[in-house]
Amino acid sequence: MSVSKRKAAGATKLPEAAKAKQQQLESYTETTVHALTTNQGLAIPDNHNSLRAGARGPTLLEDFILREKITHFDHERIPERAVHARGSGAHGYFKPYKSMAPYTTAGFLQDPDIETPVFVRFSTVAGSTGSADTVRDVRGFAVKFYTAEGNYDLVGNNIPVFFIQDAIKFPDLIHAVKPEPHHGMPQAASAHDTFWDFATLMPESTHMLMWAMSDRALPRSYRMMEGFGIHAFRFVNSRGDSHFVKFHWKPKLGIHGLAWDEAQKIAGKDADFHRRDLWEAIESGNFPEWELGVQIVDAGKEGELGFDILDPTKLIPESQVPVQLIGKMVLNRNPDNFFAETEQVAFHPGHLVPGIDFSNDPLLQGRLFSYTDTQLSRLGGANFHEIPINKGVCPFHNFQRDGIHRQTVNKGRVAYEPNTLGDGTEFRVDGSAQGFQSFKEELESPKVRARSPSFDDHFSQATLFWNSQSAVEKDHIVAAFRFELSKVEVPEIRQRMVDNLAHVDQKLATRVAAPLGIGAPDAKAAAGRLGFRDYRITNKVDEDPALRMVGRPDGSIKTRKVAILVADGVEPATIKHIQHDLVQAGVVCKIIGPHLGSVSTGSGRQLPVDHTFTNMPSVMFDAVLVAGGAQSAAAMCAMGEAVHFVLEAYKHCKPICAVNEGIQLLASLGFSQGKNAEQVTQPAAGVIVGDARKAPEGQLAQEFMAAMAQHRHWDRANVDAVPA
Ligand code: HDE
Repeated sequence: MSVSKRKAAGATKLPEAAKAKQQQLESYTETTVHALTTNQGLAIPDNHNSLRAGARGPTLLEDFILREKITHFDHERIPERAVHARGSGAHGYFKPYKSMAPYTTAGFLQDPDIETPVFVRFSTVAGSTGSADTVRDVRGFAVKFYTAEGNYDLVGNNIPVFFIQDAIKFPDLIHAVKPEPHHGMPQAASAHDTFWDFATLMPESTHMLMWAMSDRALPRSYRMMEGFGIHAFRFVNSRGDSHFVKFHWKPKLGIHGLAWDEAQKIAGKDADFHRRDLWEAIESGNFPEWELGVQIVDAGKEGELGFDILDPTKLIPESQVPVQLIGKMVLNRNPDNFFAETEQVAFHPGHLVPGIDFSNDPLLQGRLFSYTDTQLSRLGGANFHEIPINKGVCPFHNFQRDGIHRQTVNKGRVAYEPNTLGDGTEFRVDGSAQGFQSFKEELESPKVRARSPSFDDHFSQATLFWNSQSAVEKDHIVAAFRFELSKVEVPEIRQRMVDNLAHVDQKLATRVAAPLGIGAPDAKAAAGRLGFRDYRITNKVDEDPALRMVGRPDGSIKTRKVAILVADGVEPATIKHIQHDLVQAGVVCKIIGPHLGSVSTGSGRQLPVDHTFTNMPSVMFDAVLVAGGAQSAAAMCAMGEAVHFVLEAYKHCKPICAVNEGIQLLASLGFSQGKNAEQVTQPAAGVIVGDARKAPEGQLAQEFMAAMAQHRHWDRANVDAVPA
C-alpha cells in the first residue's frame, strides 16, 4: 500500500480494530494437540524413551527425535533485557475522547470512534527476569499502539523525571545500579555503594532520587500507578505547526503505594505480586483503565516555563500547565503466551506516527539509537518486527531483505528503488509531502560536546517535590533515604548524599543524616564538589498537589482484597451483611482460617476456608475483617499466626474491622480500649469496631468501606511500637 493510501486509511473508522490485532495473533496460535510430531511434522511414536542399543544399552546418536528435542530446549532462553528485564504485559485498546486535530495529525487521535489495539508491558528496572515485583524501583510503563498508520510506542516510566540528562551517562548509571560486578549482589534491588557513589557525584539525579525514595517506587498495583512519557515530544498538526507535549497516564483506580516493610515481605511471600494482581484483575473482568493526559506548550512559549523543557530531570508542574485528558486505555485481555508476547515485545521510542515527533532532549535522542540496537541481540536479528506481537496491523512494504529468521516471502526480482521492473512503470519515492514528516526545525549551531547551561539547576524541582508532600509522605521519604543509605558501607558516600540533600531542604537532610553515623549535612561541601552547579531556577509554584499520593481524590475500592479471619466457633451472622456489602462493591473477600477445608460455626455448620493464616498472610490483603464468635475469638487470640496477622495489618496502616467477640483480637494487642464494643470508645484511625448484631444494617460495612477508600491510614498512632 502506498504511503498516501495508508494515510487515508488512518483517517477512516476501524470499529473492529481492537480485534484485528487479536485475530492476527490468533493466526499464529497453536491449540493443544494430542499427537506429537517433530518440527518437520514427523509423527513421534514414543515420547518417553530414547533410541538405545538394547533396553539397557547406550543411547544412539542416530536418535534425531531426541536430538531435535534437546537442541531446541538448549536454545529456549534469549538474553534478558539489559534493563526492565522483569515485566508483565496485557492487551487492550485505546480510544480518544475527542479529535486532537488542532494539535496533531496522528490518525489514532482524530476520532472518538477509532479504537486502537494496544499491548502494554509494565516492568521493574534493576532486577533480572526472576526477581521480585515489589522491590523499591522505578516501574516501566510501555505502550504499543497498533495504529492504522504504523505502530506508535509510548515507552515511559511511573516517575516523570529521569536520573540523568544525557544518554551518554546511561551505561554508567545502569552499571552503578545493577548488582556489583565482583559478587553479583544485591539482586532485585538497586546496588548500595556503587549506586549511591554514582548518584551523589551526579547531582542532576537528586530530583529523581526524591521520587525513587517516595512511595511511588512501591506501587500497590500496576493498575494503581501513573505513567509518564518523561521527555517533551512534539505534536505537529496539518499546517505543520508544532506544540511541545508531555504525556501522562492517569489510573482510574487512584495512585496507591505499599508500606516499605510490607513490600519487602511480599517479595518473599509472593514475588509475582504485581504480575498476579494484573492477571487476576483482567481474568475476573475488572479491566484496568488509564486516561491519557497531555500537557501542551506552544512552541516558542517554552521559555516561559522557567526551566528548560528539554531537560528530562524536570517536570512541568500540573498547576502550571494543566493536564488535559484526551482518551482512555482499557486492558482487557491477558496474553496467551508469556514468552511469545510479553518477552518478545520490542518497544522503541522511535516508533512514531505522523503528527508526533521528537524534541531535542539529549536523553531521548540517545534512546532512539538504543532500542533497535538492543533488539538485535535480544531477539536475534534484524527481523524482530516480523514477530507476531511486534507486527503492525497496517501493511508494510520496503526493500529491506533477508536476515536471520526472515518470515516474509518477497516475490519478484526487484529489491531496490527507483525501479521500472516491478510492474512496468517507474516507481520512485520522491520526497513529496506524503508519509512521516519530521518537524522542520531551524537549526544553526556549532558542533559542541557540551551541556546547555539551562540544564544546570539540579535542586529546585527536588525542593518543589519535597514541599508538595504530605507529612506522612515526608516521613516515608526520610525513612527510605535512611534505609538505603544505611546499606552503604563507605561513610563518605553517605555524607555526600546528605550534603546534596541540604540543597533540597535542610530539615530533610538533617533528618536523613541523624541515624547514619556521619556528620551534619554540609551544603557548602556539596557546592564545592566537581559536577555541582551553583545555579537555581525559581519555581513558578511553591507546591503542586499532583506530586503527592496521599489526600488525592480516590478511585473505587473495587478489586481490593479483604481477609476475613475465622476459627472454629465463628458466628457467620456477625460478618454476613458486611461481607455481602463488600462483595456488592466489587471487593474480593477471602475466608482465612487456621487450616484448609472448613471451620465449624457456633451452630455446628461448616464454613469453607479459602486460605490459612500462613499461606496467605496479611501482606496479601488491603484490609482485615475479624469475625465474631466467643470460641473463634478465643482460639485466634491464642494463635500466634492470627495475632500476627492483625498486628502486621495494623503496622501497615490497613483498615481493620472487628466485630463482636472478634474485638478481643484487637484488645489483646492493646490497640482498642476494651474487650467488647461497649467498652471501646476511640480506636485508632481506620480501625472500626462494632456489634454487628445490634448496629443498624449497613452501618459497619459503610464505615469499613469508607476506611478502605482512604487506602491506608498512614497517620495511625503507635505504628512504630508494633513489633511486626
Ligand atoms: Fe529505556 N531501555 N533507556 N528508558 N526503557 C530499554 O530496550 C535506554 C529510559 C524504558 O517493556 C532497553 O528493549 C537508554 C527512559 C522502558 O520492553 C534499552 C536510555 C525511560 C523499557 C533501553 C533509557 C525508559 C526500557 C532494554 C537513556 C522512560 C522497557 C530492553 C538514553 C521514559 C520496555 C529494550 C519493555 C527498555 C535503553 C532511558 C523506559 C537497553 C539508552 C528515560 C519502559 O534499549
